[in-house]
Amino acid sequence: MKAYWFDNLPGDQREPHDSGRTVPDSYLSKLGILHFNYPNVADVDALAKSRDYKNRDEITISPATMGDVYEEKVKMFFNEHLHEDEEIRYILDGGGYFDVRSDGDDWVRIKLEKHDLMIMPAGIYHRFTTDMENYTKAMRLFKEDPKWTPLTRSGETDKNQYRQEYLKARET
Ligand code: KMT
Ligand code: NI
Repeated sequence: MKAYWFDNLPGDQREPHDSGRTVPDSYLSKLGILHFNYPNVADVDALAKSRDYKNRDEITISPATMGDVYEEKVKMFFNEHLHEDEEIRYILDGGGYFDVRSDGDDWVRIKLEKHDLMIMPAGIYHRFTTDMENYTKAMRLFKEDPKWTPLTRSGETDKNQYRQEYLKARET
């Protein structure tokens, strides 16, 4: 895991876009983001149990598994959105980038590598992309039924109850 300010320069979204300005852990936790490195899947099981997560699935995002729709999917994941549920992602292999919005509405890029686990709070605006390796194998964890419909950012999502609760929690 490595976090830094996104450089906002043109170019493929899968390039690092590293401005060289590091984002410290303390700032990530202010945004409500937690992360761990769990080489042993037993630790993931324990975390899931402690937070009452009952379900999970695995997704492999790569041209080999997705074929022609890969490029389309990569663009879709990069569409800024929020979820009404907490989002837990565990990288089983490969890597990728999650970009999350700062309190000043800038992008913080979080580079996830094998065995990194990240917890994003409900209501945070974010997007995802594979990196130049074009290979992300990830576990997606959810409590009951997946409620992870991506809600594309708009005037409506700004008013969303979960968005409002997220912003309120950041004030304290
Ligand atoms: C998301 O919410 O954007 C995703 O779940 C991306 C795919 S999982 C690495
Ligand atoms: Ni998402």
